Amino acid sequence: MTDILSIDPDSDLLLVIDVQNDFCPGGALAVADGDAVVPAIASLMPRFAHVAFTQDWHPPGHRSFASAHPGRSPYETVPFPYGDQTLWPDHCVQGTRGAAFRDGLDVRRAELIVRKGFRPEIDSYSAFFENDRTTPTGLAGYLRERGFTRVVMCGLATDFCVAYSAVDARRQGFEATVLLGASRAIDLGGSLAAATERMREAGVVLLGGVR
Ligand code: VGL
Ligand code: ZN
Repeated sequence: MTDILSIDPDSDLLLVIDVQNDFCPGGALAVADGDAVVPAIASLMPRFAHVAFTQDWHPPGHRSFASAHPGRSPYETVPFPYGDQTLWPDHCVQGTRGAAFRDGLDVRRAELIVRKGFRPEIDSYSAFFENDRTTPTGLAGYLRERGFTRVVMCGLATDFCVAYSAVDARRQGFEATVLLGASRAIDLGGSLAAATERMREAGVVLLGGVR
């Protein structure tokens, strides 16, 4: 499937989500085929005038880590004050190699790097809001001040950080496009189908391979 992506250099921002070692093969929370997004993103970047990145950035012992809950295992769901939270293997710990951007991802043109998940008690999938759904990262204000009206997203993982970011972009009044060919999913218990449905309902434009 090849879709046509037309880009407005002034009002479109490419947002590359969580392309970090821990989400790639060999990493702590590896997404199958995750590193395949790196060459796809490399060919997309020159088409955009403006590029930003997100970086999952947890302190050691973060509450989303199963290791912080004795007797619990990764991928179990537990109640948190803000709702159900999936527990993850320790990943993207601040300053570690796992938290670093994947080799080959050219971040030199990053106009902004949004770090998220740094509050010890709150996880953050979305580039806009923490998982309590109320604590903002500041991204919406940044986009508005700079006059961007559409966020074009890709990266890892389609069904978590990419989907939450895309739905929140719509909620904040931006157009949102997700490039599925430059994204890969964790797909935990049907999470990819559910995320795809939520994105469609929110009015996110989903594109496959693009030219
Ligand atoms: C993510 C789980 C935990 C993601 C981040 O980037 O999709 N998933 N932290
Ligand atoms: Zn995380």
